[in-house]
Amino acid sequence: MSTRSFASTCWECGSTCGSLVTVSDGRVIRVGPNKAHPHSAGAFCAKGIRALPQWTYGERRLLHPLKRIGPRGAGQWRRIAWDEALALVAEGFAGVIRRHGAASLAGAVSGAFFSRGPVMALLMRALGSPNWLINQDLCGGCRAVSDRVTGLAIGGGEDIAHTNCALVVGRNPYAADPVQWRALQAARKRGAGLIVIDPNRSPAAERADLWLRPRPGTDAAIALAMMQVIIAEQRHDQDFVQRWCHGFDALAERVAAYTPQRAEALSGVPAADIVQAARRYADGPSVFVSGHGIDAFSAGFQTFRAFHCLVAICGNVDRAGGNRRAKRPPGLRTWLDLLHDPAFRLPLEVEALRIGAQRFPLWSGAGAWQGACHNPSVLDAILTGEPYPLRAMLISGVNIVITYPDTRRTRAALAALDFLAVAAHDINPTAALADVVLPKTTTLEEEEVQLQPGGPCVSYTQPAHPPLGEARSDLDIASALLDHLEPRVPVNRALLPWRDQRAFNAFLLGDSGIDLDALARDGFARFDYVLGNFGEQGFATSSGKLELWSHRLAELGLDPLPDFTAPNGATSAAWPLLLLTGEREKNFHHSRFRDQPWLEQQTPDPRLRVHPDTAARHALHDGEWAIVQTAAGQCRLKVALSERVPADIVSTGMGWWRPRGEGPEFGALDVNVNAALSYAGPYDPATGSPDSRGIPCRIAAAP
Ligand SMILES: Nc1nc2c(c(=O)[nH]1)N[C@H]1C(S)=C(S)[C@@H](COP(=O)(O)OP(=O)(O)OC[C@H]3O[C@@H](n4cnc5c(=O)[nH]c(N)nc54)[C@H](O)[C@@H]3O)O[C@H]1N2
Ligand SMILES: Nc1nc2c(c(=O)[nH]1)N[C@H]1C(S)=C(S)[C@@H](COP(=O)(O)OP(=O)(O)OC[C@H]3O[C@@H](n4cnc5c(=O)[nH]c(N)nc54)[C@H](O)[C@@H]3O)O[C@H]1N2
Ligand code: SF4
Ligand SMILES: [Mo]
Repeated sequence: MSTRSFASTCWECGSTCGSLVTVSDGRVIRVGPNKAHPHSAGAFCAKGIRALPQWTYGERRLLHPLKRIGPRGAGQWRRIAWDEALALVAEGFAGVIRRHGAASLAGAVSGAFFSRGPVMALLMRALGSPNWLINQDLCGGCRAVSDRVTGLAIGGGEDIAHTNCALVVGRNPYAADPVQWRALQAARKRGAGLIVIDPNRSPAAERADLWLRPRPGTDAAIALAMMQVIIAEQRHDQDFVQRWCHGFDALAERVAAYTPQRAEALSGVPAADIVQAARRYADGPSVFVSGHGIDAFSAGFQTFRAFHCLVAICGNVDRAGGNRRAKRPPGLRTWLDLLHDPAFRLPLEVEALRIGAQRFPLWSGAGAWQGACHNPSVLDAILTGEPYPLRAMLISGVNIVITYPDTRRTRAALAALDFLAVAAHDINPTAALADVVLPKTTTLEEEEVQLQPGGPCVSYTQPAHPPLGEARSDLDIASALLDHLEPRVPVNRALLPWRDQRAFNAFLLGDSGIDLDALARDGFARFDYVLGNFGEQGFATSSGKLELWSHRLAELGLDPLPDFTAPNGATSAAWPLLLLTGEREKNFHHSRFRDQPWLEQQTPDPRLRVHPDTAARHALHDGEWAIVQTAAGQCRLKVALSERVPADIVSTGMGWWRPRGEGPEFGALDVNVNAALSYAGPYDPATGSPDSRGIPCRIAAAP
């Protein structure tokens, strides 16, 4: 028996914890935390320990390419060889490109947080298409675009370890991020303050010394009023503002109208608590820890602008205990860099064709954050042919039938395509609609190199063994696909030149001086950095300062200052409750792992948190199935009585389907909350995000 252990990084979720992996006879027998890792310092979770190996070795794992032999969605497949699969996909794509042009092809992936993101974008570009879809209109996009427009670059740089006060807004680190959760607990222990803004009594709220409980979608009013108090009491960092911020006077004028009393009327949070939060936050260094609870809704961008301006005027930028700007070793490239590198861009006139570029330039235009499509507009293009036909897709590492709002419409759009290829680990409700399914590697079989602003360090994920069966990584699939497309249609190979992940990773490391062998030995590489080096590492805005008043927004005709927009959803007699979605569960990752026996036992059904008084009014009992109905649709969830939610709010997770249920839906129209949601807008004017929270609904016992 041969056994070896090595340091790696779990990249099953965004926490990217340092791991120690033991492999015996070609199989992973143990995964655990690596205490030496600079970012995670020993934090870890059951998904990394248990779910990931089961996902790799489970009986539902797809290990060979499949071709549809019956009608689409009928679940009739034939196993085929890779060559045949690639030829079929190449012919499907080439046919569509010949008939409708390259832009009629789109790729969908979760985002540029993993290497499969840029690989997908560059594959599409190599074929001449500017169209690729990412999740971030539903996830973190409002935060990222605001961060970029403001010039902060603080994503992932929360220095909780040295803070005097943590401001946690719309974030549930208990379930979503063990690294943050441990750091927050340690900070509390040594006496740091904790302010939590959350309509739910989350585990963080329970431990806070100040918990603000806003009505969903009203957080911007709180941030604006905190700034009003701080500026009126001259608690802001005047030196920092004078040297490094642009537009302070205009901001001061804007926030003057947002007194704590007005914010109380808008958000439901007592004015006195807002004043207290403002004073505590200003007594820094303070760190802003934000989450999905204030992102992914139709005023998410401006909400983040308000909090980001608060961070800036208090000087909590790039100082110990504040929000550190992303640091990197010189010469290193990130995945996001690849998307913006002129060497890998399409001509501007082709980028202008990207679906969404005209309406949401900060999201889909040239030079936008990730430069991805506006997803709901892509689904429209498939179904209506406007602004032009979109006829074929490659989908990888994303289960959009479950995770995009409006399940019926997503399914209808996929079913209407001329050709659909899906790369996946199993037959999920998205893969079920494909013409060809390609078997993918799991993160135990992949090599990744990534910058971790939190460490800060460069982390390495080491493949534990070669892919099982005939599974291939995204880069291998993309590269082989280009080989098959080259004889059929014009291909610009220079836009995706790497033949394997090693070459790709070596390119990312560039001349940073970090070498792959050293990374493979330790699992990470630290690098030197300096805090507060504003003179040397400037702010990427047109004024070269942090823009409280944004030139870019003004140019685009958007409000250059942060402001409050009233939420769209309001309760009424017909829709007496507000629905929150997306509550994270510790052991699930979105729609993954739903077929694992230990999880089926532990969490067999999707949960709807209902306040006991609300349940009593509806004659609903704990453990009963309820129908949740909105103006857009409905789904079925199991009632869990909970005093964490207010009486006028019900709250659920996301990602539910039934792997052992009947295909091709596998429960997608039944237990999946996105069957009850709309993707038709209103949209955030900057990011195109829809409301995935605060949606008027009603509940009733399921028949
Ligand atoms: N175990 C596990 N971990 C995960 C994931 C997973 O699926 N499983 N997914 C990962 C991903 S991709 C993401 S995006 C993150 C998401 O994780 P988080 O960023 O923590 O986001 P959520 O859990 O959606 O919501 C966080 C909190 O926001 C609150 N909230 C809801 N509406 C509002 C509001 O209007 N205002 C305020 N202030 N708060 C509100 C909710 O009550 C909740 O407590 O988790 C990541 N981590
Ligand atoms: N209503 C509502 N909808 C939401 C949300 C919400 O809060 N409410 N949250 C949104 C958010 S924040 C997000 S991030 C999205 C998530 O949406 P998705 O990204 O679609 O969710 P997952 O289930 O994580 O991923 C789906 C597929 O990715 C593949 N996969 C898993 N791991 C890997 C890997 O390591 N490599 C590759 N190549 N593929 C892999 C698997 O085949 C899996 O089936 O959902 C969004 N949708
Ligand atoms: S939180 Fe869990 S799943 Fe996410 S990276 Fe860490 S160990 Fe992996
Ligand atoms: Mo997300």
